[in-house]
Amino acid sequence: MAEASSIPVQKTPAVVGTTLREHVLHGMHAAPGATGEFTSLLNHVSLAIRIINSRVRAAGLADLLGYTGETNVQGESVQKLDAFANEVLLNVLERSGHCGVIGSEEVDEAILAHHHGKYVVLFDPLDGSSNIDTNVGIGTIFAILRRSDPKLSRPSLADALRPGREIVAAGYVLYGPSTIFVLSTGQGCHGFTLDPAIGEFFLSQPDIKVPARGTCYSVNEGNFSRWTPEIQKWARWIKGEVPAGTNPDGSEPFKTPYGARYVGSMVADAHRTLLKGGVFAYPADAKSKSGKLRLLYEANPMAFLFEQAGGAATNGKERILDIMPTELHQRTPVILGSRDDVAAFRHFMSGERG
Ligand code: FDP
Repeated sequence: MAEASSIPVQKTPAVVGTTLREHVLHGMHAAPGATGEFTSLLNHVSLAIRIINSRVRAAGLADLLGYTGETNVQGESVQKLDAFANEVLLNVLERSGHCGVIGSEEVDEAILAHHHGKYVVLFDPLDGSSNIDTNVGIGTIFAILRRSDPKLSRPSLADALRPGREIVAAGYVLYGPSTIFVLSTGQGCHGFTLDPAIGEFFLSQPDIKVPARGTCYSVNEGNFSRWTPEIQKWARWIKGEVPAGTNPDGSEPFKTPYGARYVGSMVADAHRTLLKGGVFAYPADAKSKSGKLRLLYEANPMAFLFEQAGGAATNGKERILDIMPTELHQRTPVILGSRDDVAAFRHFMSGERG
């Protein structure tokens, strides 16, 4: 019989892990000269998210499904939950006092908030709206930028029209089977899960790394006939209709066909791609000539997170984070995911493969 002393001692797992609040505070303490405003802003974002989450969870009960009867700036019918999420974020961010400029996918013009507000927050309050009524995962996406001169200049649209490489923090929340908040403040990409009983986000996926290559592709293939020949060639390749080959950079041969996964909510498709690898694409097509997704509210924050996790994001020609925006509601093609899989798409676009 084994002696008592030889029985390995099981370490009791910590009952309470790192909260989102602690994680953000830790970042603040590591930043010399931090005033606490950024921490406070992120806490306000987290509060808004928890309020939205509570309504999303009860949507079928609280007469929050269906349409408001209005149309947004994109010409799309506004869902009640969209409108609710938008109002919550606007109210909470304005009350925080930290925002010089706020931009929402649901609001026509940039909101010029506090004169000396240091930050610009751009968000899509409820992404994947067409999935709301069917209980499929939906989300919130946001990006935070720092105004260049909050003491001297008044807030203006120009504060929001900055390339994504200037983002100081970005995140998304997936209201799925559980509520997951993925955040980056420029030091890696971290996932937090909401404990609904406590109302706190706890660190559940520290330092997420997107695999260098995946096995799935995610695209609305119903648009195939509207795509350019280059995109059609890429789609045929990823489905294994032509030899898999390698990227021109001489990386390992690909193993096609890839599996298809498409939810139709960017947050859900991007989240799976972030964790499992592969590629998510919403390219331009004959109907949506500049693509469908919005640069400032969807593409930039996601591109920031994917790059922080070691992945990549392109519009097919250019790195998403290098695009200089000219309009608040600008659209862009988006291809993001594993480094090699995004590179393969680019090689098809440039004609290096095909
Ligand atoms: P939705 O129209 O449902 O709001 O940005 C909008 C978005 O969803 C993305 O979340 C999603 O990836 C994409 O559009 C889905 O578009 P398709 O229906 O054209 O595939």
